[in-house]
Amino acid sequence: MSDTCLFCRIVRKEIPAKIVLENEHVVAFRDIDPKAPTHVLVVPREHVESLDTATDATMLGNLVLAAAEIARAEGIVGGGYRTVMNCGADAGQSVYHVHLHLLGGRRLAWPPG
Ligand code: DGP
Repeated sequence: MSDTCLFCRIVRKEIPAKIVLENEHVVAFRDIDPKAPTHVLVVPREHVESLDTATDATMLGNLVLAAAEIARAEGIVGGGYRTVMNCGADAGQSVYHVHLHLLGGRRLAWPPG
């Protein structure tokens, strides 16, 4: 846990967020600036900066499985959805607590910008 990390603070409920799922491994909440009708961020409870510094395959798998569970709950499986993990500056990572974006509820262009 980091004292100052934004997502650690959301995990600790020091900063409000629209939480859609939480379990012993992850917390998932709606993105503050949604890019699709469903835009949820899934984060591990422990502080890991990015995919580049992640070493725990189980932790990463828990993010993906939670995203799939949320997609089912949101009713976007039929239309399809996307998961994205931005890593580093060129990918646009702005919060250095590893997180998986879940996007769906509209047609998504490919490739992303
Ligand atoms: P990324 O660019 O991949 O690091 O994604 C970070 C996302 O975090 C971005 O889509 C906006 C979102 N975000 C930033 N600050 C907050 C916040 O305070 N609350 C919530 N719910 N989302 C936030």
